[in-house]
Amino acid sequence: MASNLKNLSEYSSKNIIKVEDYTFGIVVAEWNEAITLPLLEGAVNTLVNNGAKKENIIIKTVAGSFELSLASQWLAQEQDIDAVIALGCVIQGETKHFDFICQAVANGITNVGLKYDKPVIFGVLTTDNLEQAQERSGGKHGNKGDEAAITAIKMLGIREKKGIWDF
Ligand code: RBF
Repeated sequence: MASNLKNLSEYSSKNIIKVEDYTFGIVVAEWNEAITLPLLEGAVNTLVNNGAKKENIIIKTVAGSFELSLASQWLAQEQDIDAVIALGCVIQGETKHFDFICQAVANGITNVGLKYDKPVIFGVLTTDNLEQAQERSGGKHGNKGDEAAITAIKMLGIREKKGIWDF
């Protein structure tokens, strides 16, 4: 199983449904866009490769990862959006900002998913340095944007099967 390798970019077909009837919201942070744009590209390609129509993928940008929670809520509250994917990259610096931003966005995104009862996927890289982020946005550790999209599809698959948790 690919997740044993901490890498879902090569995923198994189990619980991968076709998603032509679903609408996705993606919110992506502009901060560290050399990383977040490849994450976005990976997520969109993966959704399309699994049947999503391009016109059913709504993409919004925000300034930084801290803004992902509220923007995810704006997308999640739209009835026709079935799942939201939040993409960002926070790189450890000398300040405490790293911890505050990571904590805030992790909690915020979790709360949005629970409030709106929809998958809201945490596709935020939290790395020590730029190299680690590059490795996870199309490098040797895959593309976490692909993985975020696969996770959204898997959650919709679980919901579609109405409670069959055989993954
Ligand atoms: N946003 C990110 O998405 N990634 C970062 O690594 C990041 N680092 C920041 C470091 C500092 C010192 C500050 C002030 C902001 C940083 N932000 C970062 C932006 C943050 O997510 C948010 O957009 C701003 O704080 C405005 O609310």
